[in-house]
Amino acid sequence: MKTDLFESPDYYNLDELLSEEQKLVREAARDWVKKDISPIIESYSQKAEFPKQIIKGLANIGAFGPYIPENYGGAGLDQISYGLIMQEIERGDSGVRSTASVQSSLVMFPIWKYGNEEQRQKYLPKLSTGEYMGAFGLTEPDHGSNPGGMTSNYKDMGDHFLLNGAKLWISNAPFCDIAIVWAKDENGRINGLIVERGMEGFSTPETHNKWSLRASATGELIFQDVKVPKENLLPNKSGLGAPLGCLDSARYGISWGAIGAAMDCYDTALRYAKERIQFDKPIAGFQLQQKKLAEMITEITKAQLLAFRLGQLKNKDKASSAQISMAKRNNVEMALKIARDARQILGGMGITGDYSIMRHMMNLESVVTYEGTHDIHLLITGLDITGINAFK
Ligand code: TGC
Ligand code: FAD
Repeated sequence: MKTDLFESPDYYNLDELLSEEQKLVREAARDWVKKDISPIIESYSQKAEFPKQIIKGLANIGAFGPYIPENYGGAGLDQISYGLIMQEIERGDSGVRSTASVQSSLVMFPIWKYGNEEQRQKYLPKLSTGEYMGAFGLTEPDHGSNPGGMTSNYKDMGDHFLLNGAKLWISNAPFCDIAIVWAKDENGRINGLIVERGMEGFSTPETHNKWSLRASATGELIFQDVKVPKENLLPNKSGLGAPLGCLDSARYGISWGAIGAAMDCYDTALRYAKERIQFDKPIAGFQLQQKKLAEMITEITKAQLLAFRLGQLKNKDKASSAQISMAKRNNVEMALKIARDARQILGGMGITGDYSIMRHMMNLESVVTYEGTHDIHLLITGLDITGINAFK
């Protein structure tokens, strides 16, 4: 079994800006990733299987509901701690971070923010321990970037709702116990419903043949005349803004997570470049390789500053959706570019599973697409700065 030699880069002494609690939270997540993720993740990714045994560990490091109040089972941490946990988990694997992002920001968050007290008490404590695992159904086969066009719908049948429709590309779907499902009522208004495994007519087939996020389970959510109890409607927010509000929280986490993947690629490439001898000297001594490494640490440092400042704004509840969108787009693209350059530094070895880089690179192709594609986020910034909507 290979030892995880990761050393975290901190070129601008950002640790000086972190509180003791934030550093402790990060160390706990980092230690857990070294111990429980790095040794197994390559083989689970190769066999395209989600390692279910890690659920307990994710719960233990506070990855399920880091910022959800403790009285609901959350960790009650601040937003920078949440970001640091996502960074460390994605340093291990984007798919593992996906599982945590969905559970925290796309399942626990809407129940906490849009649910009633009964729903919070019923679901949040079990979600925080991993006893329940959740999924978030927004995307449909014909509505990805444009979720407002969704056709999933429910009818009021008096004593229950009747749900029909289908969701595609849903993380955690194959094993979820509950799903937050966004569907239109008879007036075409989008609402969130809590759908539970076991409800008749609800199925979750797995999506196979992925070359990306292979250690994360992805699937469909299919609803054929599913009777959903009326008390499972999230009562406190409706409209497209409700799911998009959840995405703000998850996109923020991804902006930190991507830094983790980038750090791992950089650290691996730097170590390899110092050890690999060609033409009688370490390849780290060639200018072209130094250029790649110098640009990597520069971009990681800029991304760290962006995420840290965004975290400060989030802690004050002052981060706009457009600011979050910019950080998600920038940091994921940064990580993807670093993964590609790092892969080249390793030459042929870079394509093997002996190193994490190729897995990160393939994973990041999903991360740059989900939670809003790179282009959609460019348009969000474009709209924000010009006031002109270029989506339609
Ligand atoms: P638009 O007309 O602009 O807005 C509709 C309503 O929503 C409000 N709103 C927001 N509210 C909260 N947070 C945000 N970020 C918001 N953005 C918009 C807006 O104010 C409006 O409210 P109201 O009250 O006036 O109705 O909507 P649009 O139809 O033009 O679409 C806008 C667009 C394209 C930006 C949006 O739909 C979008 O972000 N598309 C990308 C779709 C996406 O990100 N899907 C993600 C699916 S989940 C996922 O990928 C999980 S992966 C998880 C993992 O494994 O980690
Ligand atoms: P499309 O919307 O069809 O876009 C195709 C291309 O067209 C993109 O390049 C896009 O940028 C471009 N495009 C679209 N509209 C415009 C426009 N107006 N202007 C310019 N260009 C445009 N969804 C969930 O709901 N829950 C999940 O848990 C979830 N997990 C996922 C896990 C994985 C592994 C993946 C790959 C996806 C997941 N998704 C999930 C879905 C994800 O959010 C969508 O794939 C994403 O929003 C893009 O939608 P799409 O794939 O339908 O692409």
